[in-house]
Parts: sequence; C-alpha cells; structure tokens
Amino acid sequence: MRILVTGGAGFIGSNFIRYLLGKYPDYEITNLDKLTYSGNLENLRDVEKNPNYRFIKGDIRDKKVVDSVVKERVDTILNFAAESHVDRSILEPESFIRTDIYGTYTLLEAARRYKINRYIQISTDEVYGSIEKGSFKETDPLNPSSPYAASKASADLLCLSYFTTYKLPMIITRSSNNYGHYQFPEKLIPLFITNALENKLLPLYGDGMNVRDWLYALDNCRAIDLILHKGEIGEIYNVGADNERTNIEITKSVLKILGKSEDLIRKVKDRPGHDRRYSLDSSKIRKLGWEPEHNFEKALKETVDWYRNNESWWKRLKEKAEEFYKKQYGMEN
Ligand code: NAD
Ligand code: TDX
Repeated sequence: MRILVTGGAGFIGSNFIRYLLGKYPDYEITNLDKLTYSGNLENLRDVEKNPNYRFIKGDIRDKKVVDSVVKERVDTILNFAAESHVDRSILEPESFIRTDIYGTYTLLEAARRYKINRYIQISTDEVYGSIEKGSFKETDPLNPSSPYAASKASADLLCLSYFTTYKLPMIITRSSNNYGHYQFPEKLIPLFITNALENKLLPLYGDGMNVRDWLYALDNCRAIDLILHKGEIGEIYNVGADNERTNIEITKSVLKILGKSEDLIRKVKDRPGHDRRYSLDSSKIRKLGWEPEHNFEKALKETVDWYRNNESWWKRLKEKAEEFYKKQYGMEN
C-alpha cells in the first residue's frame, strides 16, 4: 500500500505511523503535516530514516500540495490532521472550521479526483454529544456540543456525502479519549501528569464527575489498522475501550502513581458546554475481531513513567502552550 497519513506528526498519527512501519515493512508512508503547535517531528525521530517513510510539511487545505502528493504515489488516505483540543475551540473556533471541515473537503476532492482505493476519516465520540445512560451506536444522530465536536461532525457528514454521491470508498472511525506516549501536554492525562511532576496545581473542571472512556493509543492504532484492511466501505466504526472513569478518579490515580498529594487538585470553573459523559457501543468493531489489549491501570502507569522519563520532550511543549493558558485563565498556568 502507498499510504498518505495526514497529521502524522501529532499524537495518534505518530503512534499509527510507527505501528504501520513496524507491522508492514513493504508499505510506503507519506506524512503530510502542517506542524502546528501540536505537530512535532520529534515524535517520529526513531523512524525518520526508514526508506519507506517520508515527511512533507504542508497544509491539508492546500489543494496544490495535497494534489501533488496524492497524484504522485498514494492509493490510500488516512486523515488524522485536525485541530483537536476542545478548550482551544471554545476560545478560537476559526482554525477548527478551516482545518477540520475545509481540510477534510480538500482531501476528499483529491481522493475523488485521483481515484484512491480507501479514504479513512479519523473522527471522535464527541460528535454524538453527551449521554447520561447507555452507549451510542453508529446509527445515532449527531449532537455535538463544542465547536471542535461540530467541526468533526461536519467533516463526517461530508465524508458520508462523498460515499453516497461519488461512491468514494471511505470509512469513518469514531474513537473515545486516547492516552499514551507523545500526547501534547494540554489534554487531561498528560497535562495532569506533567503539572504534578512540576508540583503545579491540577485544574479540574466543575465537580470532576464528568466521565470519559479511556483508550490506549496503541489499541486505537490496532483498531484503525483492522478497519483499513477489513472495514466495509461506507461504514462507521465506534472504537471504545469500555473503560469509563470520572475525571476525579483519573486525577487521583495519576497523583497516586506519582506519590504526590491530592492537595495539588484545584477545582476550577467548568468548561462551557462541558459534555457530562461519553460512551460508545463498540460491538460493530468487536464483531470484526478487535478488542483492547491494554489493561488501563498498567497502561496508565506506563504512560506516567514515559512522561517522567521524557521531560525534555514535554518541557518545551508546555512553554509553547503558555500563550493559550494565559488566554484561558488570564494568568500563567
Ligand atoms: P494532535 O493535535 O496531537 O495532532 C494533530 C496533528 O494535525 C498535528 O500534528 C498538527 O500539526 C496536524 N495539523 C493540524 N492542522 C493541520 C493542517 N491544516 N494541515 C496539516 N496538518 C495539520 O491530535 P490527536 O490527538 O493526535 O488527534 C488526531 C485525530 O484523532 C484528530 O482528527 C482527532 O479529532 C481524532 N481523535 C482524537 C482523540 C484523542 O483522544 N486525542 C480521540 C478521538 C479522535
Ligand atoms: O485542564 C483540564 N481539566 C479538566 O477537568 C482539562 C484539559 C480537561 N479536563 C476535563 C474535561 C473533560 O471532561 O477532562 C476531560 C478530558 O478533557 P480533554 O483531555 O480535553 O478531552 P475531551 O474534551 O474529552 O476530548 C478528547 O477526546 C475526544 C480529545 O481532546 C479530542 O481530540 C477527542 O476527539
């Protein structure tokens, strides 16, 4: 396969590229990434010399760049590229609309023009909105709460329309919250690990009782791999770990692993439009033969250890994020 991965310098994309290069030595992978604040070539240092890997710095909204890459040597596209942080979308929605919607459109057009074999859209559980009880199925209506979730939902609808109208061979994956190596230290788990390591306060939104379903990034990579090879075109696949935790539980687990005091927890103003609970019914992908392999307690500890041992990786990124925190909290974090 000759694969274009967009957003491959980000958290899940970089884990996915490493996973693919390890599992399929004959696949050719092109990574197209704009290198926004969350894109980081250090995430792929260990594979950058692999002859089957190449990096191109570029924007998925740039038709010229996208066309030239797809035309030249690509038969499969996996679109990970996105603005991905809910709090940033609340402060400044514009880049989310531009990248997550228009960027997806640009890729779909190239996929159509150059008749690619598979287009995989990496979407999210957030498109369904919040659910008090039970779990969302792929057929449930979309009810996004944040500009981020709405931009991802819009992109999903565009993808589905390209399947219906142009028979574009596309598949959508909607996963729950990922955690693992190389996650930008602005999302709950890496932010709280790194703040605790620096003895900084952990800003817990609202009452801390919001629920997320935590999926180890490598388990998501295995799911995407399965969907790429065995998924049915035109279909949507939920990918959840059935591993629901409240934010306060996550926070206490992180502090316990690090041997830090719960006094570091600071309850702060709630996120506007904060979804109470995400929950996915993943029976469809489970029927295809996937289930998560990583035990949460073990993988969380392993993730904490990774951040503890890779301070040079995240320190610089936290400095980059200061500007955002000043806007969010009106002060240094
Ligand atoms: P991330 O923010 O770590 O990475 C996003 C990458 O996209 C970065 O490398 C960035 O430079 C690149 N990018 C942004 N705008 C671009 C543009 N216009 N052109 C080219 N590249 C651009 O995000 P992530 O957590 O790795 O998420 C990857 C995908 O998975 C996203 O589509 C996200 O919506 C989805 N997702 C994430 C999670 C999660 O928990 N992290 C859960 C479900 C779905
Ligand atoms: O400082 C914080 N304090 C806090 O209480 C942060 C950053 C988060 N939270 C809460 C908000 C959420 O209830 O923790 C929970 C998780 O927050 P995030 O890590 O920001 O993730 P979430 O909003 O759930 O969205 C994530 O999952 C779906 C990813 O960021 C998305 O990219 C993905 O699509």
